[in-house]
Amino acid sequence: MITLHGFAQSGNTFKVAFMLRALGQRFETRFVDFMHGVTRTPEWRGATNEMGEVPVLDDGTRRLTQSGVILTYLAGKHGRFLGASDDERFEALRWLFFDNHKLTSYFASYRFMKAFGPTAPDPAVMAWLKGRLDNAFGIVDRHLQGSTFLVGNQPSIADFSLSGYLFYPIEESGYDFPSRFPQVGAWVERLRALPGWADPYTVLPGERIAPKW
Ligand SMILES: N[C@@H](CCC(=O)N[C@@H](CS)C(=O)NCC(=O)O)C(=O)O
Repeated sequence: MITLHGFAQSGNTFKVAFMLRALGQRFETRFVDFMHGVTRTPEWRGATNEMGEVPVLDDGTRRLTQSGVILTYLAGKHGRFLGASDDERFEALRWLFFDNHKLTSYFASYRFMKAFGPTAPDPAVMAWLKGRLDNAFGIVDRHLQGSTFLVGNQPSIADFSLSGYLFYPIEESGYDFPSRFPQVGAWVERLRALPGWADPYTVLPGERIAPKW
C-alpha cells in the first residue's frame, strides 16, 4: 500500500497526489499537522523526515521525500510522465529544479504569509517575493507560448511539479496569475482537465482554512 503524508494546504503534497491519481494508483493519506508545528518537532523529524518536510511517500518499505524525487520515482516505476527520450527526461528535470528553487518555493512562501501566517505579512517582504514570482511566472509563460505542456506534447513530472500550488483558490495568495500570465492560466486549465485531477481540498487530509490576511 502507498501512504502519502501531508496536509490539505500543501501544494507539494498535492503534486504527488495528482500524479498518483493520474497514474490510477490507489493510496491512503496520513495527516501531518504542519499548521501546529508537527514537522518542526524532533520526534517527527527523527521518525519520519529529517528534513522536516512533507510530502513523504511510503511505498511498501521504501520511504521517499522531496516531491521531485517522489515524482521521478513514480514516473520510473510506472513508465509514464518521465519524458519520451533522454533529452526530454533531462528537460523535465531542468524544470523540476527550476520549480523547486524559483516558482513553488516563492509562491508557497507568498501564499503562506498572505493566508496562513501567524502575523500580518510584512509589505516589504511581500513586495520582494512578488518580484521573484513575477520573474518566474514570466519565464514559464513565455515557455508555454505555442506548447501544450512544459516538455514535449505530453504531460510530464514537470507539469505536476510546477502546477502543484496553482489549483488553490486565488484569494489564498492574492496573486492573480491567470490574468497576468494567460499562457500559464490556460496550461493550468489543461492540467485540470486531465484524468485524475481533483480539488486539493477534497483529496488531501486536513481542514480548509480561510485566508487570514
Ligand atoms: N522541496 C520540497 C519542499 C517541501 C516543503 O517545503 N514542504 C512544506 C509543506 S508544503 C513543509 O513541510 N515545510 C515544513 C517547514 O518549512 O517547516 C519538496 O518539493 O518536497
